[in-house]
Amino acid sequence: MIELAMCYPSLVKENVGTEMLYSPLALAYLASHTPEYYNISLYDEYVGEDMNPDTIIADLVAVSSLSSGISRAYEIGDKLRARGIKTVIGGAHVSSLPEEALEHFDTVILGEGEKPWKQFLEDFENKKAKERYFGPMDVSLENIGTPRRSLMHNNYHYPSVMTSRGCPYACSFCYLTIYKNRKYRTIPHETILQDFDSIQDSSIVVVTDENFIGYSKKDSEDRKVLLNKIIKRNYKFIWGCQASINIAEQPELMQLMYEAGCRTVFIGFESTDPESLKSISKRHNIGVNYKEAVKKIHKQKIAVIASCILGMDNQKDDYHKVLIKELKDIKVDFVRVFFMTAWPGTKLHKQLEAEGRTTIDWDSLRKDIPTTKFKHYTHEGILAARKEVMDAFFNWRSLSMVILRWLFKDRSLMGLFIKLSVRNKLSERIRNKRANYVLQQNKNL
Ligand code: B12
Ligand code: SF4
Repeated sequence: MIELAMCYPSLVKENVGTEMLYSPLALAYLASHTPEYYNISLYDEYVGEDMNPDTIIADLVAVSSLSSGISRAYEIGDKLRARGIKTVIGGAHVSSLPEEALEHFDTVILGEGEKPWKQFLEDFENKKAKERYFGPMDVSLENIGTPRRSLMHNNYHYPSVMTSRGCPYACSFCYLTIYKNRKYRTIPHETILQDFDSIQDSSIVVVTDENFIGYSKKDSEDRKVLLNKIIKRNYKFIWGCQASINIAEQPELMQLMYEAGCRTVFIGFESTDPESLKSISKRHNIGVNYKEAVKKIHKQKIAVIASCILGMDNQKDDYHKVLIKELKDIKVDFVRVFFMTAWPGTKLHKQLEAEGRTTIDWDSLRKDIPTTKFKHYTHEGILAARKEVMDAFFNWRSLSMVILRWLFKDRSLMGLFIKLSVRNKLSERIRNKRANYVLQQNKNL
């Protein structure tokens, strides 16, 4: 047996108990592509299951990386290397900064993990592991299989599932754009259903595809076939997914989604101002009448979670007030507001770096901490602005209006909204405290 330890490193514990936490899938997918003679243990530091790099006994340690918390990943790498234990790292952050990662790890795997992982393990067993491997984002998902859920921590509120991967769009802020050929690919229906079967006792499931509905007529037909199969299974859980705004133009698809248990779509509105959308290359949103679109989605009994970015260059320092007014008029059901954040490797990062407006304190790079020098907002000002938006939506009056909207349409949503709102209220407090703390510690951000 080869002892393999896997780890999601984190400096902060996510708001277990309050935040709308859903499980990561990366290492569970890699585990299912690992030969049986590996004995795998998974440490998930997001939810408090910490790895001790000073004492752990393993032949190989594999770490997944986001930008936030990367110094914890590097601390683990350094300590294990000093003890002579072989290390490998992959994921979003190191895919854009492999040189940095190689200062702390023996091997870095860039891009999509499953294919290069197999090759790496073979080389590792033959003591010939290279420094770098690359997994392109256009390989078929025919043999992707299901994630090994038995390894996943059960402290998450909702299980996440994937039915497709990839997005061909190129929004300037999105970390996905660090990869070339970001082809949209679907997972075989039977594999998806097998995965859904394994979580059928859950009450709520999060579909983490970049865009559940895909990008073409063919994709949409594939989704319809899949949805009909899901309907036949009659699962008792409800689910939410991410989708592009043009879902509003596909009533038949939405109807099937509803029948299959979908109750919410998370849509990247980003901004209500066309100039801002242009500046971040969110072309598919430009010219869309958000109010009409939301009306059409509501007609199919699906609620809308609008994700918005604060701090874009075109947004003046009273933009948040405009945003509140517009989102209320559009009648979104739930709001998520993030600060404009420049992930390394993106076009936005290059631009802001050239202008001296971003940070290299990767650990602070979270969408809920202001890390950019904004054109029209100070850091204190934008924190207060975000709070104003959140407070305008997460109060009993607004919640009552949303509940009234759904009372006679779909009652399953009411419980969900109450739960989400209470959790959100609690986690907002923690978020604000954390953001203020980081700003105080790091005045030069
Ligand atoms: C589920 C999820 C979460 C979960 C789990 C996090 C995780 N580690 O995956 C939770 C809720 C905890 C979470 C939290 C946050 N998240 Co999040 N999350 C996601 C989401 C929606 C899905 C991730 C997922 O499971 N994908 C499916 C798997 C199969 O794909 P994958 O993770 O990309 O992994 C593949 C490759 O990257 C690679 N790989 C990854 N790790 C490894 C390791 C090895 C050894 C190898 C070989 C390969 C490899 O192979 C994998 C399989 O192909 C993504 C968006 C998305 N659609 O990907 C955002 C995303 C990962 N999150 C992001 C962010 C910013 C956050 C937060 C900072 C949010 C915030 N508050 O601002 C926090 C960070 C928490 C922390 N402590 O640092 C960003 C990361 C950007 C970056 N460069 O860091 C993403 C990309 C969303 C975005 N565009 O903003 N998130
Ligand atoms: S549409 Fe979404 S996933 Fe695609 S590039 Fe834009 S932000 Fe990224």
